Amino acid sequence: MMTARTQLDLNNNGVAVITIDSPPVNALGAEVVAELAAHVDSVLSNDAAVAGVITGANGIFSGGADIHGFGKPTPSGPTLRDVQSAIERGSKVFVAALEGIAFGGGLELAQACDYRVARNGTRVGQSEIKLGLLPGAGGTQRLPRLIGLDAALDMDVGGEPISSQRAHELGLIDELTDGNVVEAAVAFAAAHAKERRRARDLAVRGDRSGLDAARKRAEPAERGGLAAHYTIDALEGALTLPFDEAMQNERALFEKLRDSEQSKARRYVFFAEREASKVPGVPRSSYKAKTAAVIGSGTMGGGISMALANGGIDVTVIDVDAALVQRAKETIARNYDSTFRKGRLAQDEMERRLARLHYSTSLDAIAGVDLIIEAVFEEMDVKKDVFRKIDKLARPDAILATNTSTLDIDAIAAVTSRPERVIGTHFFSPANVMKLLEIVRGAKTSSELIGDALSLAKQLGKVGVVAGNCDGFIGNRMLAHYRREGDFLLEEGATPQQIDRVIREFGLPMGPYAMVDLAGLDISWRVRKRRNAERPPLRRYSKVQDRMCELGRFGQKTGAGFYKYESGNRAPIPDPDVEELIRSVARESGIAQREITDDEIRKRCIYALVNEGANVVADGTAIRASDVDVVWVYGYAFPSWRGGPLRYAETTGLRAVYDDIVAFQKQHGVYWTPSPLLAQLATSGGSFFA
Ligand code: T1G
Repeated sequence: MMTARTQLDLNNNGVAVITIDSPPVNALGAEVVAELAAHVDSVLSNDAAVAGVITGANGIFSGGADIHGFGKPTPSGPTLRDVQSAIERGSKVFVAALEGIAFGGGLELAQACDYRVARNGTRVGQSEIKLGLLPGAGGTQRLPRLIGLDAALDMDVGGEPISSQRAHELGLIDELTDGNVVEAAVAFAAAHAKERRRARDLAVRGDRSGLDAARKRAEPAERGGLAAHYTIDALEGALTLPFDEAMQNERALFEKLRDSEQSKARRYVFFAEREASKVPGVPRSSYKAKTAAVIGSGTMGGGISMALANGGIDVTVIDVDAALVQRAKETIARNYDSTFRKGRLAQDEMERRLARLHYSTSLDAIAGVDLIIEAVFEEMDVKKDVFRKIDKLARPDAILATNTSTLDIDAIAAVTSRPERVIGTHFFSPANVMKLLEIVRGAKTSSELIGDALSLAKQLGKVGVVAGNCDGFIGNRMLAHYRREGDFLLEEGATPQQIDRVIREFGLPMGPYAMVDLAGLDISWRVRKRRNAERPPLRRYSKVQDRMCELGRFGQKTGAGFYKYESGNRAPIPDPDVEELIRSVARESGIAQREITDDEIRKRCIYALVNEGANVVADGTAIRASDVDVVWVYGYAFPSWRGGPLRYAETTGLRAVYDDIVAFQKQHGVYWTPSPLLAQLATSGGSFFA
């Protein structure tokens, strides 16, 4: 017997209440929609019912259409649009009672109702664009009629949820309550039972100026902007076409997006992100940290402290030197102030976050806290020294975490009396912005602690991915191969600006040379010096970056790196001195420079990621291939509309990628030894994701 996913309750003084009850997020799959349609029909045909209320169980309205259903054969039976038309064509008022979240098709269902009542604290949004889609159930037609074209443009093209308060100000929500939202909606419906107010009948406020500006701002369609352009086209229909024709246009554009590679890739990332939190042998945890200490007040220490305070945690920032601590305090205050001035942070929330931050020059401050994150210099001896000290001071149940980006977690844990409580929490710069948290498990790290770290990531609004302990873990291990190929291509004749342009056109916001100038060449110089000790002597090695560092060209922080920078300006200016430096290194290394095509740059940089990514999966550093993609999308801004390096290789064709890598091996040698896993999958027609 099929479990009902909705209920109909007719005992509310003539106001019928339809409840969607399909955990975890009341997604509007085919069964839910079929039941909804049946309930709406019975309300419309039941004389005892004067009006209807639609709501959701488990504290949320709905997470929208069932994303699992996309790409599958269209189920028979009524669609969400059919339910909406039945409500609009019917003779009775419907009120949507919103609580928790109303996203995508969920909010569109509410828009087809005559009125919307929401509990304060509810978040509503048209998040389809994050899945490479557009609101395909009237969110480009009813929404602009309810809140005006420009506000609808922000919601549909931005994809960010808004608060119920803001939605009320815009006119999307008709009444707010702090009480029981269903009771409030039933009372509202009874009071307005004779006042139909269909969104489709309202005029669209606004003109095309916002549409044109949005088109200019949107990424080119072929570079991940397809959904944005189609959404704007659909919204334009609200201005230029009658409602029903504009709805057909919206549907046609929606279906093109649903079947597009860009949306398939973004939907893959949506589920991959959630899959990453499921680690075999690791118990689910609802751990929440209340207090923390961050040791090290540099760029990473400061960013991590903000991320913790943003997550509601009371944080003490510790550094040996009072001047360093003071500088961190000023930098953090400045960062919050600029976010506030950009209107992306409310004053009261900013003050709450600043109040959670404390500063100290004494390690004693760690004594009582739940979580300690070490973010000092990327030198093993310095980190070991810190861990010896915190091992003596920290609570027995405290989490001892290191933000190392490359070093051996086991070696760090070994200097403590509790290696099972030591874990890597590798944040990405800027740590208060980047969504990825690479959680590094040591040989002795307890499974419970890994579960707690995954829960901590969720508490911080980050995506936690568990990585094995090796040099560079998942992300930086692959990055080293990507950067190596970049440096080799420079020696062979490419320029920093050519490589950066190709990588930007591929879809990353920044190429490797603008990126290293931002991060600082000195950071990776320290890592290279350590790695050089282990590198086989005859193995090809590019001296370009070492030479830059010996000249003090550390990037933006010194006004010159691969580009030069005017003071106070971050715009990269190509520097002929750098090209001459590269030519001299090439001459010294006996490398004849040649014309390098964009295609060769793209393949060597991206396939270097793919090949090493396959090795990372094969040796278990990553639990699954999709984790590698999640790391690169959220840690290195790899375009989510390409799904990540491994998904990109799969859509390109593993055989073709493998053949190119074999060709590179013949031309460039051992660095291009094909990953055995990639070779096996490519020659057997296999998949990373099977
Ligand atoms: N469909 C199917 N499954 C969904 C889902 C959805 N819409 N939303 C969430 N899930 C699953 C998710 O995979 C996970 O499963 C579990 O629910 C909990 O999710 C016609 C075309 C709602 C804010 O973009 O943003 O409507 O891993 O871990 O942190 O125009 O999920 O446990 O097996 O994320 O509390 C538009 C997407 C769809 C919203 C809850 N909707 N979801 O966050 O839990 S397109 C969205 C979210 C559409 C119409 C169009 C979040 C959430 P599992 P979770 P959470």
